[in-house]
Amino acid sequence: MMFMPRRRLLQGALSLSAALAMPGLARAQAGGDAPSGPHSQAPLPYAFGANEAAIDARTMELHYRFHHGGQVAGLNRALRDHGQLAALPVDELMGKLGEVPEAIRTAVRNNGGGHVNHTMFWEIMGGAGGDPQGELAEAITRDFTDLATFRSRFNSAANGVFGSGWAFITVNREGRLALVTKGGQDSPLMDGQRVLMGNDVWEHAYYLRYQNRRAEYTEGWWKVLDWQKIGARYAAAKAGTLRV
Ligand code: MN3
Repeated sequence: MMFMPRRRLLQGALSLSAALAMPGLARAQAGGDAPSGPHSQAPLPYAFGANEAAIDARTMELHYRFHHGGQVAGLNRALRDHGQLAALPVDELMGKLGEVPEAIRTAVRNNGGGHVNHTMFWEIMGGAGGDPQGELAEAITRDFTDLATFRSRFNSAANGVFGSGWAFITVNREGRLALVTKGGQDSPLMDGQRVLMGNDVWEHAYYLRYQNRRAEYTEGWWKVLDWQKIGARYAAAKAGTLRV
């Protein structure tokens, strides 16, 4: 680092300063002692700036690269000497935390939960908001009265999470929807449920633009949802093929 050419040094300065503000995450992102598998981060399906209507590009980059990236590295590190568990798809692993040895259970819970939660989170954004269509729209009306009530109940739940956590909509094989909140990186997958959609209300998800104003973030978030992707998740849940 010290002998990096000046031009590269300047290019890297922003990322580096952000990384230095989060030393643990920077170590994880840098790889260090973390094995490269079995789990990996899917490429972000859009540019960091694609959610600018609600989430700035810098937050997206830090969130994807350091927070989610660090969790994938942490999960792989925890599973390094546990071949049978390492062979499980991550959604199955989350459903079997009770069978994970106690020495690595907290690491698998936090990092594995973070991995499934963020994988879902990136997938359902990158859109232009609007209204859900078809069967999903009907399910929302059936289970939440109407879209406005659905959004308002979801936002109230998300705003009410104490400290760091998530608000989720779960979906069962019959297509029934339910509102669930979790602390930390816990996921409904840990309760044997499937997740239709969810919003990350950890401060790292919104603090650069919104500071303490979480309610402005949760209100704006709907502008970047991709309802086609969420509709596809709904169909997959009913078909039994939805993973994370
Ligand atoms: Mn997050």
